[in-house]
Amino acid sequence: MQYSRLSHLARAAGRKGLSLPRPTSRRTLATESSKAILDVTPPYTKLVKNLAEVRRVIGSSSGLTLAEKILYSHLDNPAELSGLTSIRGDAYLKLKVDRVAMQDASAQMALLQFMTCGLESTAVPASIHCDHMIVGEKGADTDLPKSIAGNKEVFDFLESAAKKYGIQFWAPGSGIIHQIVLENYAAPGLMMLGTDSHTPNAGGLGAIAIGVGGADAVDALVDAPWELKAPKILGVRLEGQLNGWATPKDVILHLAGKLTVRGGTGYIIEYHGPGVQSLSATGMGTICNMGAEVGATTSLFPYTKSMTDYLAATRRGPVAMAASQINKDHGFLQADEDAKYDEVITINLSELEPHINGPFTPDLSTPLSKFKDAIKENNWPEKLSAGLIGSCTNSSYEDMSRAENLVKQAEAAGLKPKVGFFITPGSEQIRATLERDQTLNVFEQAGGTVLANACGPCIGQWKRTDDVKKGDSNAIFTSYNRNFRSRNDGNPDTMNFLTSPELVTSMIYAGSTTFNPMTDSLTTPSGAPFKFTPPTAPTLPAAGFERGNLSWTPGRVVPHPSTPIAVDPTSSRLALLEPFPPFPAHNLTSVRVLYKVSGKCTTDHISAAGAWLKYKGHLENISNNTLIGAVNAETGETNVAYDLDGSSMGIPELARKWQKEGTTWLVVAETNYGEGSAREHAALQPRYLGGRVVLAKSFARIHETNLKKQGIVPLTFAEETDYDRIKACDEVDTVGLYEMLMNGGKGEVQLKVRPRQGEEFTIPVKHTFSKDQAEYVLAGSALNLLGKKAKGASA
Ligand code: MIC
Ligand code: SF4
Repeated sequence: MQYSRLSHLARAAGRKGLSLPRPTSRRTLATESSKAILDVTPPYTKLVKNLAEVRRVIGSSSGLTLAEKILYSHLDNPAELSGLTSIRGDAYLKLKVDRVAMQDASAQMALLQFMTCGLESTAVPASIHCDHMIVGEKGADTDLPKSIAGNKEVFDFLESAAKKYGIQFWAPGSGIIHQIVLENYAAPGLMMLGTDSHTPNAGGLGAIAIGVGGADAVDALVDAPWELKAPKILGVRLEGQLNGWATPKDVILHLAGKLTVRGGTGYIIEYHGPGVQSLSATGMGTICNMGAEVGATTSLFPYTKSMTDYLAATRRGPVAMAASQINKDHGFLQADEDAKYDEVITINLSELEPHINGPFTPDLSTPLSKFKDAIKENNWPEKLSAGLIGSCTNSSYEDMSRAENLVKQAEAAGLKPKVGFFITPGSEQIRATLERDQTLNVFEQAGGTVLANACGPCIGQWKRTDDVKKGDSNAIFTSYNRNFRSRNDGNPDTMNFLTSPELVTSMIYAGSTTFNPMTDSLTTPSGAPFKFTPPTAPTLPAAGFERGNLSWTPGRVVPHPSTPIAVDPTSSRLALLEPFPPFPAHNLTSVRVLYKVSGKCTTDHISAAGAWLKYKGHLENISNNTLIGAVNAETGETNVAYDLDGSSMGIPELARKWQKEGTTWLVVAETNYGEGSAREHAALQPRYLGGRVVLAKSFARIHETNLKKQGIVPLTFAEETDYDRIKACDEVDTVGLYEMLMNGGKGEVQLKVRPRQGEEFTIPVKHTFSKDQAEYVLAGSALNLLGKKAKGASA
């Protein structure tokens, strides 16, 4: 299989100092299409062989879950599991991933880091997707060219890097990363990393797909094993069958309510049971996608007939055949019958109600039947101000066709949407197919605005043209996955209620948040009552998928090492990276508390998106948004920090001031710090401005890893009440930290705190450092370590 050959050669290259180009000549041997299929077929024979070796090494007589099978079959060296008494939740796995996907916003830093490694090509197949930097305002025809012009420098950089290193470049307009991955790259049994937290979307096709920061992606791109603490496995058993208004989205909205935004941390969610057979592949993608909102490492489904159908419909019939065969012969794509889950939750799809989650957090889940009361009790707006469907979670052909069905019902009754209706197709393939099938026409005739195939409003690129002003409390219904304050339109008072595209679509005709399409009627212009019937639509287009604008789609690629990558030293958008200094050869002393955060502190709070997206490739400039969404625990103010003399300023300003004065600093925070996205800027920026430690009640998985990779030490309170004892401007010395790092992550750490008022005290803290992670911090960053190892290898 092509991957394994490449991996093998690249590994050899790694040993010789990371300098061997990818063996391009092999790429010209077979026909283009058969090679293209080979490129996207997981190396099943090798995986099954590796798994057999793992079973031999761990000697376990009990069965394996599907997640374990896929993870363990990707182990670099199965022998590392030998002698371990416990793997799930304890062991660190060193994995060789099959593929990497990067979106435009995060790819910039990932590539800037990759470039410093001096390789001529990526060691595994990789793709770049231009989706986050595209505005949603007037519609695709005007928004797309405007966004391309506005981001030209960045898109040119990404395109030239893609060409140089042999990465597939999906141009602006081609679609949202996760939808494109599902349509082209995801496959049962595949293991991939994506520099975006919703990468688990590919679990809808039975892949293990994990969201990571750019530095983690670099591991895979240079063929270094990627480390993951073996997750526990949460089994979600699905019984029954969805019916009426209940959709796949409701499975995850409901589960988010049960698990909360932290409940999946350290777990892979593995769906199983008879109910899985009734779901479409894209529906399963929706469910896996939003597993990111409960903090799960990833989510996945076993191989189903609907996966075969979807693979065939997306021109990958041979992948389906290979998957079916390997599953038939080895049961590789399903859990063993006697597999044991760490926990099991059962959901009966036949009884599942539609749900609405929000505002401001994706786990505040209310069943539709109780939503009317919730609106009243909480004093949430009764008036709806807009409805938006799309985003990587819900922009499949099926989603859009079911929404179309409802629009047709309403229009036939003479109804018109009462509020703005915005539609984002997930990919050019979906858009072109919807155009051919007249779906887009139906939306537009009804007054809907079809936005570019991109993230648009979901990432904060929504330029509202209605009369809602910043500060106006208002409610929007979206089919998205994330609803943190200010996320979509920059207005902290916009309440985003997450639900299915079907519910969003029915709500726009009511214009009211209290409408329940299952029980309530609307009044037609003639005064007659109108009630929606539950939507129906095909899961896949009867006439197949159209390809649309092929100029946005990459063909097979080979590296062109001579391609220049221009980074203008005067650019405000892109800047080359300088390595961070290594950890001092002693414990940290006099580290000062820059800010004590209260409440939710997501990556959006730490490194806001929206208008800041344009600086994603320029660490100095984007650092001006560091923590600007964080609430000051002592004053309740947002982005107001206090210096020693009592003078107040923005958090980035104080950080820069202290950095100039030679003061290193730490942040103190509450639970699930760094919740949300995979953006490593949330770790890079504090590091760049002189941050050394984050002390929190708990961390979100991706962010905790990102911090370590960039050389910041994440610590948690052993006693949560100690959070109350430590204040802004207090001084902290670490006790045992240096020793723990030198000892490969083993040992206790304490913090000696010198408050501004009162006696010095010492508090115990916890950490989760592996040996490798300790090495990153000591080296200054994971990238520094990689560079050091490469130099060592070539010496
Ligand atoms: C998101 O949905 O929050 C994003 C924007 O896609 C992020 C990625 C980013 O911040 O670059 C994510 O989910 O990781
Ligand atoms: Fe894009 Fe939104 Fe999906 Fe993030 S969640 S990848 S911003 S569509």
